[in-house]
Amino acid sequence: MYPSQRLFFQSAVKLFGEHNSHLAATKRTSAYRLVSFPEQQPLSLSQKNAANKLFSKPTRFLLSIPDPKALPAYRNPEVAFVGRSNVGKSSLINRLVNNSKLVKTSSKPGHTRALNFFDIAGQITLVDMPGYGFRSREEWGELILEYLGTRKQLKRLFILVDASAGLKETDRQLMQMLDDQPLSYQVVLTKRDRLTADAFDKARSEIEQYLVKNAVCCYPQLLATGKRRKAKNHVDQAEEDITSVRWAVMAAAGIKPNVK
Ligand SMILES: Nc1nc2c(ncn2[C@@H]2O[C@H](COP(=O)(O)OP(=O)(O)OP(=O)(O)O)[C@@H](O)[C@H]2O)c(=O)[nH]1
Ligand SMILES: [Mg+2]
Repeated sequence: MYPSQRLFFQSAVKLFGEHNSHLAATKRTSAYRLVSFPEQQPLSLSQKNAANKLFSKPTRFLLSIPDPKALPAYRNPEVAFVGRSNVGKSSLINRLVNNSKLVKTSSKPGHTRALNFFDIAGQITLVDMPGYGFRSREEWGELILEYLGTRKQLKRLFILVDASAGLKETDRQLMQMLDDQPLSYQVVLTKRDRLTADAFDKARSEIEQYLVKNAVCCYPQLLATGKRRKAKNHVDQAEEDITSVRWAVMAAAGIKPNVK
């Protein structure tokens, strides 16, 4: 493991300084610099139905891998969920498939300790990963880096970021590593329900600005998730959000339903 990779997964990130200026990600330069992500068309009703339908089909746990030497040779396209410990990776998988018991979650960081593979409708493999940062372990870092460095089936990595905490140095280091590799990723903001609408918009905009300026292989759309809370306009924001994540996972896996 390279020193930068070791640092990335240090359990005691604080010791190495999330605020160490010499570790700050270098800024990328480009002749064609975006100022924001392109505006997204809202999903049509038939697109939403297609995404929700796929994720309502049978889901099953496939395998848990604590050791990078034993990665399984599945054929389906894969998407994986990564992020700091306790950010909500396992909860998001449960929300996607609408089954709170599929993956174990915990309020204690460092709960997921292996790569866990799940089959969705016989068409997509989802991968839940251990977290980095607080209470993480170096061997989990090795496991994740081995997976990211070798996995041909991996179509897109979803990086989860707690909207109320913002981007941390470890998130930036991961993105820089993926940009160098290169490997495609998309950012999902979690715990939206913990912020007011204004505070969430501010957090989203700050993260978007960082990604626009610095991230190379980042898919130019920020997704969001949060626990269910009725928004003022009576649209159930949490349901809209999770449907958008389902659609993004489908699209990343290359599944294109014939709908407009
Ligand atoms: N308020 C709120 N809490 C959430 C949300 N998503 C997850 N949580 C809570 O955050 C805690 C951690 O959730 P997990 O899904 O276990 O997080 P994880 O990223 O898998 O954590 P590790 O496996 O330890 O790395 C749990 O107490 C969840 O209930 C969310 O959208 N909103
Ligand atoms: Mg977990």
